[in-house]
Amino acid sequence: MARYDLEQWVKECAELTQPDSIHWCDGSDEEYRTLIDGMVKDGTLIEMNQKTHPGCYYHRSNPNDVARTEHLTFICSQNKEDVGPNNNWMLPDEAKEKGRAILKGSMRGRKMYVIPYLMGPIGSPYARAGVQVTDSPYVTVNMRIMTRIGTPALEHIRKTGSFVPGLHGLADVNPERRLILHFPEEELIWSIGTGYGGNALLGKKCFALRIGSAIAKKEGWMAEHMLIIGLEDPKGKVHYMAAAFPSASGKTNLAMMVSSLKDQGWKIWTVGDDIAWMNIDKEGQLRAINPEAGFFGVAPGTSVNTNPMAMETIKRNTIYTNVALTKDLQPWWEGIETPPSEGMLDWRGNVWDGKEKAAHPNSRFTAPASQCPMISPEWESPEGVPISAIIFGSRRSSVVPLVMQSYDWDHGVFVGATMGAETTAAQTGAVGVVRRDPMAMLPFCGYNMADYFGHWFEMGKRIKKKPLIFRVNWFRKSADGKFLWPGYGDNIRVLKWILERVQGAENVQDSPIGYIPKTDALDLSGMNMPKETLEEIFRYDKAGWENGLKEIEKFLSTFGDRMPREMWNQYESFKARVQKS
Ligand code: OXD
Ligand code: MN
Repeated sequence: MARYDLEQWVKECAELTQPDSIHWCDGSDEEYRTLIDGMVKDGTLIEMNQKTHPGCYYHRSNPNDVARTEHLTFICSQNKEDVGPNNNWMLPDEAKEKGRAILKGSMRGRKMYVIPYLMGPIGSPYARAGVQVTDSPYVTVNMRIMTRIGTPALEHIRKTGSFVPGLHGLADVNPERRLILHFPEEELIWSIGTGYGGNALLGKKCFALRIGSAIAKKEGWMAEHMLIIGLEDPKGKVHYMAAAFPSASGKTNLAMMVSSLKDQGWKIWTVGDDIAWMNIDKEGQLRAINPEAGFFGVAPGTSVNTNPMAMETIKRNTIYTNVALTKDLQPWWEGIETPPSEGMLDWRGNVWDGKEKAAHPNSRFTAPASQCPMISPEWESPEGVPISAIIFGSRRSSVVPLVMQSYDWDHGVFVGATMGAETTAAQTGAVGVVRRDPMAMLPFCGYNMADYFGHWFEMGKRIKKKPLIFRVNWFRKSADGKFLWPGYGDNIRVLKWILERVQGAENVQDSPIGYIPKTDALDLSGMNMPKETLEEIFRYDKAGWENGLKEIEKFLSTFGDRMPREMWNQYESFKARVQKS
């Protein structure tokens, strides 16, 4: 890891941005209280109904700043080839010049907060420290929920002598003057002109994924856009799985799923809902930690039916951003499944007229992970949890079956690399367009993805106890546009089958795209699923796959010579299987 002198770096940030004062965060309750009170006073936060939502606060962001802005996100390195076609590129000097012009003097009249933060459990050999300076108290309180700030982080920095510095300045929150800059060669982040979580909570996407993935490649571990869950079997043994899904495709729901098979003794434990850092231990076992300490979840669609555990988690000590606010100061959003109330304010602060969405589709809650009723007893285990299966989730309304297993690790890498997803509201731009989102990392891989794929193949050679790799798709629809699979708690049935595979059950049949469950192998007890629906969920769509071939080839070709040979070998055998089918 790169080494910086903390005091010196903070001094340089202050010289550039000229804050009136500097506050070093210790992470104490008292500090949090002072920050919250200050924001309630100046209107940045609204105190919510403390009877129903104790410790909860409401924030409305600038309407121009409500989602990640991928077109303004850059990886800045000396060679363009190192960032690949998957990233926007800028030369580091040029990026800093542009950034400096916006940041210069931008904190005049404001306070600069210095937030030392730890990503990962305290005392974990896999944890890393960052330091974010910011002029946003809103960002500061969110960072306190999402990471471990203050003393434990400073101690880590003192012991290891290293941290990832991140300079964040709101400037005038103007999309014309917004830049999210990553410098993987220096392990440095600058985020400018935005207060939106995914852009401004630097521990999350900027450090844990973009800079993290670049460090992980160098050091031989993995930083992935994956939830981590424990699946408890009827004997009480817990098996851990990591799963990648594109943004806003139900990772939080899966991570907190209430099992439909709980009467049989199958249940889920939450370890993380967004990011997994995975290392190989001395025995050759892949182990995962959740680098975060909170959930920054999408609110719309969350309800006591779809995610009762999240609803329980966010009842207290939660910051709500861009949801709607009822007259009695409770949160509301589309899909919450309670009736909208009279006189409610929408996410822009206007009385809701019922014509447009009351909550922004990417409105969020920020809540401490420790409040989740099903948080795993192992979630802060310093050595992490052993991963026995990796799941890649597509978001496709056709072609891709409910679940399939890859033949082996390398085939699994190909399956992950060719994951397709229809876009969601988590990023600005058109919603519902299919794009390739390899390992759900397209917006988050901080270097050339061809090298990232190479790293995956490499890791496969080094991991002794290789997790099996699966693909799932909860989103397949019938010809008349209805979801074929109920999803949510019933997804446990798919996880159960996955575990049976891990344990060596012969419950599969071959198909041109991988192993799929034998008829009757999925536990559908108590479900009433018509045979035809099940057949449709697994129907091999030759034409669909064949149509995809050209597009996959085109996508893989964008990486040119840098693409590892293994990927093309996988593609050739996949193509041959589909054409022969
Ligand atoms: C997120 C995202 O916020 O992936 O987790 O956009
Ligand atoms: Mn995410």
